[in-house]
Amino acid sequence: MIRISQLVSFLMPLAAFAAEPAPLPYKGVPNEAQLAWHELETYAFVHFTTNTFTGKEWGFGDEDPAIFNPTDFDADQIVGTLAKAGMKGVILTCKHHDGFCMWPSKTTEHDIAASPWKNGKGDMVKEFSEAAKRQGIRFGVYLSPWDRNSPDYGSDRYVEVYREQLRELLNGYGPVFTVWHDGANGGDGFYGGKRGKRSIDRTSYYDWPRTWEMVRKLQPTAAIFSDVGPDVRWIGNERGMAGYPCWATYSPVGPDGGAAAPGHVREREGTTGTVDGTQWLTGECDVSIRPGWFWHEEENSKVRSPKNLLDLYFNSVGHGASFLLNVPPDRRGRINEADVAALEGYKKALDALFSKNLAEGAKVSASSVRGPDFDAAKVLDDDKASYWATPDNVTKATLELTLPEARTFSVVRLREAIRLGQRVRRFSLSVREQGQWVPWIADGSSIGAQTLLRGKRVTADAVRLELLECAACPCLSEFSLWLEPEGVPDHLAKRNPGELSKDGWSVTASFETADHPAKHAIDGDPRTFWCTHDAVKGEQGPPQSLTLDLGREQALAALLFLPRQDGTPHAVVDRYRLEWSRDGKDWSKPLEGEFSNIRANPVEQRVALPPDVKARYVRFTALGVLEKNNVTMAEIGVIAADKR
Ligand code: FUL
Repeated sequence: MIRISQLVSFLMPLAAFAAEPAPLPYKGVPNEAQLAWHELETYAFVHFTTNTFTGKEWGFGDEDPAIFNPTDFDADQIVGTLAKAGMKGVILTCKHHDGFCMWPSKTTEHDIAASPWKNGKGDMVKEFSEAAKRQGIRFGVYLSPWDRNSPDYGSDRYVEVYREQLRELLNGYGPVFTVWHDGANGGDGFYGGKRGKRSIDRTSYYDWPRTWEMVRKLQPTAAIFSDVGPDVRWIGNERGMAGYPCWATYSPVGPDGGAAAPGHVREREGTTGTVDGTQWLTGECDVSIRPGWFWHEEENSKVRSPKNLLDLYFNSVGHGASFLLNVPPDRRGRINEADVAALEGYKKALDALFSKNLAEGAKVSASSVRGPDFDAAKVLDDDKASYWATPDNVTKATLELTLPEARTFSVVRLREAIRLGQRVRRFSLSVREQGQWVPWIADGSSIGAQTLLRGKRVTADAVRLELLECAACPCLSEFSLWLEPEGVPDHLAKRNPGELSKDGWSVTASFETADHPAKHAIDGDPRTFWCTHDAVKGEQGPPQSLTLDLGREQALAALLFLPRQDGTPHAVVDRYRLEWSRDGKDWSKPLEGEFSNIRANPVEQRVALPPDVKARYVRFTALGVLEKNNVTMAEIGVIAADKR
């Protein structure tokens, strides 16, 4: 008979060889849809609807479907251009705020079937989803919750219509990788001819949890985006910039500071997320390659440069978020040559950056290793599933790469094994240059799915990563080194063709202050602004006007308005009136309008004037502003008619 003690002494040596168990996950971890989404990193938005033909950013909902008629539509030119630029997916605005459905929908007559394109037999959702398949990238749908066309908007019935539209999209076009619910909501619109303003309670009106349940059922692998998730969160701006740190986790907090129901997240924290959050809710950076989301002829000269696009990649993907780049087709139904050129330059730079991992062939050593399955070399094997880890109680550690020879690099990429959550809190990097250890990157914080940091260009034969603080034992799957190419083109066209010089102009305002006088609106400096508020005089709300004297009479085509550029929406004008005059006494009929989407995307606005305007004086009146009760304006300008 074998005694227990004999059995134990027989098994003990075997236990030493038994595989060390993997670390337990820490707090919020990604679900399968999020894991698949993390693989994509960059994908494209295609904003395309009647706005492409009206020149608007937000259609009112009364656009005649007859205007939607691209002259030379080519889905493969569009999707192929995006795929070549490295985009792993494409999201089409199947319906934007104006309510025009880009597919024949049973829910409305305000759709593509009412347009002359393909004699009403066309279906843009089909075109894009099939082109995506042919080009080997994923397809996603954007369906605006706000519908300025629907007579039912604001009632329960509309929420049913919205769900039905989603059902049509999710049942009819194969698998989708994401469903995009825009956060811009409620306001004035056509609403089936009733015209007027409809406000809804964004947190309760749509009953999101029910809609999400439906999406999960129809498309279980789609990552659901909205300002508040549940899978992907808005990064909080439309400039393509995630914060750093940028935590992939979030802890929803209710208005009273206590725990919140799902979906009630503090929106403004999208940029950084919540350290140690209980929910994996990763960030997405949506940004347009042009100032607006839709194609406008006059923005052909304002397409981002390859260098600028590369910067956006670093600030989004490089901070663990994703890069959702909008590339809007023009009226032909093609990606314009200017955008194609920018994308080609960007992809060339990206390929050069990732042409060689300069950590390849290095010897890796770690201050601590959990066991043979988690050894330090796992950070070099190009496999995201394998990782280096320390024992559970070790939350500070050092990892060192010794290169076969001195190599020149400027960028480091780190990845955590995110199935186990986000664990690293603080790190630094140093390099060995000619035998001396010197600090390289001092202020590392979040890593997550990936962190790409630009350091100064160095030539070194060893690199040391110090994990200074971790919430649980670190699990790193990648530590790689890269060299950023030099001379990436940065030809951002800043001047508007035809824009008049402001020399010799003068300006008066209905109210001005010493700190922010009206002349700041014509000083050519986007950082200074006119503002009807200061500590001495207090504040004056709209209407407030500013009158320009151009010095002499001119033929005018358009007015330019640049909102304050210091990042706050306070007192940004969103409704205006425009008048002009030859002599400063007799004024034209007023032209009134809104600056759509100026809160999320505070770029230069352009107001086209009717034909044959000749004027020396132009009066701009702010009729409405965001949030505060005063008025601000960074710059005002005009485009001459003959140079348009
Ligand atoms: C915003 C919308 O209002 C814009 O028009 C655009 O679609 C952007 C992606 O989201 O909230």
